[in-house]
Amino acid sequence: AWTKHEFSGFQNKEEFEREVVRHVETTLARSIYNCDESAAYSASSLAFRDRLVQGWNKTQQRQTFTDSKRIYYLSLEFLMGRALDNAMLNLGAKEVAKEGLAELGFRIEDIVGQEHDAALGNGGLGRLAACFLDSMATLNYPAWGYGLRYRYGIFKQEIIDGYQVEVPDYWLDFNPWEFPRHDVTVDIQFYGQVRKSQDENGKTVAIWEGGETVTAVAYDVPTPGYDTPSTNNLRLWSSKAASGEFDFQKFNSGDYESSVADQQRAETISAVLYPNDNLDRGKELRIKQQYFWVAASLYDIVRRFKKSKRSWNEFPDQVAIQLNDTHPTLAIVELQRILIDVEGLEWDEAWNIVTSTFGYTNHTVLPEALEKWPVGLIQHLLPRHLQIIYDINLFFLQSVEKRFPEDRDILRRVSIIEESQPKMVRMAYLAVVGSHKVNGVAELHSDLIQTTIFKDFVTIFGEDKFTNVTNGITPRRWLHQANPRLSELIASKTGGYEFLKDLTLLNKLELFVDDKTFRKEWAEIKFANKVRLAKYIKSTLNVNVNPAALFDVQVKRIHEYKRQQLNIFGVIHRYLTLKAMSPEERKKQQPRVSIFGGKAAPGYWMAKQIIHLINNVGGVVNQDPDIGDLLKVIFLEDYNVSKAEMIIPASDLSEHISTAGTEASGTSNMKFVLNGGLIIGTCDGANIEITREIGQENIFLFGTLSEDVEDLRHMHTYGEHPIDPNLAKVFDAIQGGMFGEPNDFNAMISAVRDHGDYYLVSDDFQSYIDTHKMVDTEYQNQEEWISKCIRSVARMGFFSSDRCINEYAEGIWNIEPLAV
Ligand code: 26V
Repeated sequence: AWTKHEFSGFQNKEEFEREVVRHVETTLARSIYNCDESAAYSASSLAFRDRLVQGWNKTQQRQTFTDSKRIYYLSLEFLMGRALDNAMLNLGAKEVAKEGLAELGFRIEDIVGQEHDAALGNGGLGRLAACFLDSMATLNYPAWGYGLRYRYGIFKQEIIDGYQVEVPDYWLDFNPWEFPRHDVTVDIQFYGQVRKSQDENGKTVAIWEGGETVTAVAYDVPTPGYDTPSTNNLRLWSSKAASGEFDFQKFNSGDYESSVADQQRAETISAVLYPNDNLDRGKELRIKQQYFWVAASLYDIVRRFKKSKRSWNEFPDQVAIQLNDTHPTLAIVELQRILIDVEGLEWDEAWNIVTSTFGYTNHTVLPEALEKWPVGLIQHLLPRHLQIIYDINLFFLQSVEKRFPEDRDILRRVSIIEESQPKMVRMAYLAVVGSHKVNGVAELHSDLIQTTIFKDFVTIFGEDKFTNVTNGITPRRWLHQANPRLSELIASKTGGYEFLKDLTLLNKLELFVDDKTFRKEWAEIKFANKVRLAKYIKSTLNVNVNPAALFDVQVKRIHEYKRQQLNIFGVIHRYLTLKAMSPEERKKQQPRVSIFGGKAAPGYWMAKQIIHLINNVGGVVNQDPDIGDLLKVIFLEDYNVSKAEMIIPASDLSEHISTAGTEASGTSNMKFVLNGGLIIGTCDGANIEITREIGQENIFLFGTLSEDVEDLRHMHTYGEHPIDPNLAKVFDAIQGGMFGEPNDFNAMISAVRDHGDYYLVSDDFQSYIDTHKMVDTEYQNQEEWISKCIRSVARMGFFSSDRCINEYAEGIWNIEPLAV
C-alpha cells in the first residue's frame, strides 16, 4: 500500500505470470501443468533476471558513454545469500509476484525458499562486501565488484551427536543469476624465471618467462539497486586450463589421464573458498587464488582504461581500487609490474599512479589473522613480483632512513620483509605502503590500528593517510526483506518507504513511542517473528520453545575472541541457579531461550569443543522437568545469510560480547537493533558507536574496557589471578560430568584456569551475570522494554551502508554518483 516505486520490474501480475509461464514452457521446456516449486523458482528467477538485464545493460552503456571514474571493489568474499527475493524488492515488484504466484498455485515464501544461498564468504567481511554492492547500486555509483567464482562456498554445517561435521556446499547446479562470458578471458602466468634484457633504447627491462598458464573466465552477476534502474556488475573469475595447456600432444599419444589431470589442476584454483582457519598461514593454493583473481581483475581494469586512450597519469582520475583486507594486496605489485614491465613507465611515475589508485581497508588487529607469506613461496610462484616487492621495500626503507636517522630500530620494525626464519612478506605493511588511504571499520578499531599495528606508519606517512569508516548494513535486505511487517509499520508512520533510501528518516518514529496502537502492532510483529522461529526450532530440533520467553541470541562464527564460551558458561550458571531454587521461587523467574548458531573453522579444535558443550548443555537442560520453559538451549545448524534473515527479527536480546579490542566492528549488532532487539555487549567495535547513537539507557554494556585488557593479561601471566567463584562452580559442574564426558571440556576450562585466560572470560564473568540479571528485570516491564526498542530503531539511521559508501566515495575514492 505504501510502495511508490519510481522503477518497477512488472506493471501487473498478468505481465509477471505471462513471463513465468513462458519460461516454464520454453526455457525449462516443461508443461505449466507439471510445474513444481523448483520449476516455479527457476521460471520466476528467469523472469526477474530478464528485467535486471535491461537495467544492467543501460547502466553499463551509460558508464561507458560518460567515461566517468569507476570504483572497483576487490574482495575474495561476497556473501550474497539469496537473489530472487532481493531482486523482487529492489525492482519494486514483490507484491505483483506474490499475487501472480498465488494465481499459479504457489506461496511466494515457498518459492523464494527454493533458492540455494550464494555463500561465497566466511562471515562479516564477505557480507559487508555484499551490503556495499547493494548500496553502491542504490546510490548510482559506477562500481564493479571483482571476486572468485568458487565452485564450493563456505561448507555446510551438520551437527552429529553434538559435534560439527563439514559437508561441501556445491551450489552451482542451477544458477540463473550468473552470465558466463566465455569470450572474456585472461591468461594468468605462474612460476617461471626472470631474465634481464635491453629494450630498443638500451634500457634494462625484466622479462618474466616460462612457467605455466591458467585461464580466467569471467562470470557476471547483475547487482540491482533499490528503486533505481542502476544495476552494477559483480565479475567473478573461474579458472580453467589454458587452451595450449590442455596438451593435445599428450592427449593424442594416449596420455589421456595426465592431460585431464592438468585440466583439473587448473580448475582447482577457483574450486573452494578457504574457511578462515585458526591460523592463516602459508597455503600455496590460497596465494595462487589471490594472484589469479587480482591479475585477471587488473588486466580487465587496465584494458577498459586503455580503450579511453588517455595518458597514464590520468589513471587515478578514472580508476579507484579498494582492497577488502590484505587478500588482494598483490594488486599493488601487479599494477606496478604492468606499468614498468609492460607499459614502459619509469618506476617513480608508475609508483605515483599505483599509490594514488589504491585504498586499503583493515578488518582485524588480531596478530594471528594478519597475512604473511614466506618469501621462498612467492619467489617460486611469482619471481618477478618478489623482485618488485623488494624494490618497493628498498625505496620505502631508504626514505624512512633519511627521515629518521636517529631511530636505530625503525627499519626492522616497518620493513615489508620480516627477517624471520623463514623470511616473510608482511602483506598489511605492503598494503599500507602501496595505498593512499588506510581505514579501519569502526572508531575504536581505527584508533587501535593507528596506535598498535600501524603506529610507525602513522609517524612516517602522517595522520591524514589513516581514517575511519564505520561499517554499515543495507536496510533493504536487513529490514525490508528480513522483516517485511516491521518495514510496513515503519513506512506507515514515516511517510512511506523513503526511509529505505534515507535511513535517518527512522527518527520520525520517536514521535510515536507513546502511541498505543503503534506499540501494540510493534509487539505483535516481534511476537509473530518469534512464533515463526519457534516453529522452525520445533521442526528441525523437535524442541518446544515458548515464544513468550525472552529469546537470547548469539549467531556468528565461533571463535574464542567472540566468547561463545562466556555465553554458555553463563547459561550453565543460570541452570545451576534455577536448580537450587524452590519451585515457588522458580515461578518468579524470567523464562529464556538461549539460541546459538555459527560455524567453527574445520581446523579450529577449541571452537568445535565450544559447539559440543553448547549441544551437551542443551541435551541436559531441555529435558529437565524441573526447568520446563524457564530455560531452553538451542544450537541452530548451518547458520547462513538466509537463516539470519529469519533469526534476527525474532530476537529480544542478542549477544556481542567479544573481549574488548578484538572485534573490529561487528555488523550483526546493527542488524539486531534495526529489527527491534536490544543487545548485551562489551565496549568493543561498533557497539560503542551504537551506544552513542541510541543512548546508553538502551543497551546492556558490561565488562573490561579495551585500555585495561593489556594490564589484566599481564597480571594473569605474572601475578595472582583467582578464578571468579561463580565460574568455578560452573567448572565444577562440567567436571563432575553434568554435561557428558568431562574430559571433553578440559581444554576449554584450562584455557581460563591454567593458561592465562587470554580472552578475560573469568574477569568479565561476574559483570556478565549481573548484566543478564538486569536484562531479566527490565524484560518483565514489557512497556518500558518496547519503548527502548522503538527509540533504538529510531536512532539507527547512521548504520546504513549507504552512509558508509558515501563516506568512502567522498573521503577515499573521490567519485560521484552517475545520474540515471
Ligand atoms: C580471521 C582469522 C583468520 C585465522 C585466525 C583467526 C582469525 C580471526 C579473525 C579473522 C578475521 C579476518 C578479517 C575479518 O573477517 N574481519 C571482520 O570484518 C568485519 C567487517 O568489517 C567486522 O565487522 C568484524 O568485526 C571483523 O572480525
